[in-house]
Amino acid sequence: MTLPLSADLIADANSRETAALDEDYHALSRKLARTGIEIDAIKTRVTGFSVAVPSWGAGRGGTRFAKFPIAGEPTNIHEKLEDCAVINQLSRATPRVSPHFPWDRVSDYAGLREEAAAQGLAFDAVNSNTFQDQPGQAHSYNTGSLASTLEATRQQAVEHNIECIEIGRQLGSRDLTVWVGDGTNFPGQQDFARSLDRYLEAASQVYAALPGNWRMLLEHKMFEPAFYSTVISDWGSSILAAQELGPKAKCLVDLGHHAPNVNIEQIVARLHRFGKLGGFHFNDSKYGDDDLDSGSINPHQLFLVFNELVEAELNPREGFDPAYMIDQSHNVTDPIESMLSSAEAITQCYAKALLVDREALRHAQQTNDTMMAFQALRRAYTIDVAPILAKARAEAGGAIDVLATYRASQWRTRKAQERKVVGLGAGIV
Ligand SMILES: [Mn+2]
Repeated sequence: MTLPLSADLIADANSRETAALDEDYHALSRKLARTGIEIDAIKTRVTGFSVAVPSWGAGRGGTRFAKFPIAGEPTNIHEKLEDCAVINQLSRATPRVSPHFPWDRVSDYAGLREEAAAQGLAFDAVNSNTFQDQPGQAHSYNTGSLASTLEATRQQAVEHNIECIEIGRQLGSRDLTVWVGDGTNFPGQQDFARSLDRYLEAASQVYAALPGNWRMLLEHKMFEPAFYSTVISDWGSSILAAQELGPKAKCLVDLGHHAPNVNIEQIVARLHRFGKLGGFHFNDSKYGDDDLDSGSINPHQLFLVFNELVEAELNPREGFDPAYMIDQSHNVTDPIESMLSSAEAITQCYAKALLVDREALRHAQQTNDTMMAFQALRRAYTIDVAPILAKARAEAGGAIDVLATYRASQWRTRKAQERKVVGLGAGIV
């Protein structure tokens, strides 16, 4: 295996941080021991945690309105994989990449899988794209895709999804994530029931093509690009569609795809209750589907989501095995730095959720002691778990200070000399 950054560079940077980290880890271990928590056990769970990164997140395309490329930005899937390998080498928390088609199309997928493996990476859920037209495409998606009124368009969307499954098989994936932009901008534009019928009929053809161990993850989104209605608008539509399609269909929750202030942690608990929680897209938002860095706006919500996910781990239903993925992209930071920061924010919330005293929480809930129930969560949320994460990373060969080490590597400056200049153009959704 050839990792992109020099192991010596990471070891050097770590050597300057080790003494302080050991002190902090020790202090935290004593604090946790007083409440009966063994810090090494938490560290082991943290080491086992991982989240996939999106191939498109390696570029600066997130804004809907303009793209401001940076020098050294990746221009194709091979360069995106290199950047994802840097993120994983430093964080040791992102060993999988979620590809997107047709954006990441190549002629040799077995070769791409090997190329990724040689850099310590595997492939996660495959994402289909029927929300924009491609050059030379026979039928436009301007009438929608899986729910289009036009049969030929629906068929084309079905075939694209089946092609994504075939690509995913070659890449070693086992999930197909389906998000459609289908919806309306005017009352009366489409019939709510008939458009859902068309979606379900087309989606069932995709479902029928899933290999035995595969899952189809349905991603709901309440608005954008359609602003009056969308076909799979919310978790209700999503779980109904997933139940109609069958056991291999699950729901995927993207944190930014809900109305403001919606109780997403409760949605997580509900989906899990019915064995339909299949995946997660982590990001953050202030107003809507902003795709901001995970935990940058509302880290407490992220913690509460993880509190439910840890509950789900403890009480698994129907093989609880969610596909965790970062789904963020914007144009004001180096995407590698953003994903390093987000992977850390996500893992921190997981670690804090592991620290919740479940017995105390359950007892307080059972005896209707509201304040102590709330405090069981609050106590865990306010603990600084950074030393646990840093120790886990360092022991796995990653960096204690991921951002400082990344900057010291001068990766982007070096790539700016090797890579082609990225063009301007529209962003992505
Ligand atoms: Mn998403």
